[in-house]
Amino acid sequence: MAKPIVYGPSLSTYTRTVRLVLEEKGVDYELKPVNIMAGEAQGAEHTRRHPFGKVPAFEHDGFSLYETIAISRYIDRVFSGPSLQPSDAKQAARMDQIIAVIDSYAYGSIIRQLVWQRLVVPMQGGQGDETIVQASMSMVQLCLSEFERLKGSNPFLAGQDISLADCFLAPIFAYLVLAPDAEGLLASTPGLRQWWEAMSQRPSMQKTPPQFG
Ligand SMILES: N[C@@H](CCC(=O)N[C@@H](CS)C(=O)NCC(=O)O)C(=O)O
Repeated sequence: MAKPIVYGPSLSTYTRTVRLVLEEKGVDYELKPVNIMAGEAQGAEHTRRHPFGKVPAFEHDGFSLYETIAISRYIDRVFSGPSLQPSDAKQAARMDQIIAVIDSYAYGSIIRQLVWQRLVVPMQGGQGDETIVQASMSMVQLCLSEFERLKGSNPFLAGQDISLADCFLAPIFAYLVLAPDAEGLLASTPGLRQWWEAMSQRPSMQKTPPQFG
């Protein structure tokens, strides 16, 4: 089988999700960077792969795919290695629910608002907009308290084993914990703090750090 190709920069959380899935499955792959900060995702070459101008895009055996959930499920189905989707219906539904919360609410508030203003704007020499940060807070808090509640006493978000849900949330957490607000935000979510301690030590996470510049 040909080596899969992931198109996207290492700093993108959704690109890292796909890489985590590949790493957790033990699949060798090629990463082809797309400079999203320079607008390459909306350029002619990349929009042939992803008409909506986002990353990641994916190719395998002449099969092209975009949208992280579709790519992740495909990888989990096609390649051997530990299954990243619970066979138990309730745990599978929990995994799907957490991914939907990430796509619908957490990515927007944590990455596009909080992390962007706290980390990305200052990295580019600007000053983050406190109004946007404050506007994000109630949604960020709700997302974190829901992740804590849905995880319950399980070691992973959807049960006893790592699943796609963990691969979706970990790249977002990697940025969240760098924000000065993180300590306060995570003060009432001990289960998530424990989860992050274990998750951030996994070889898949260690092998996929975001690279800037
Ligand atoms: N629904 C898409 C979302 C992908 C997404 O938002 N990717 C971000 C990076 S993490 C992106 O492409 N940003 C570049 C841009 O919007 O120009 C998916 O699940 O793959």
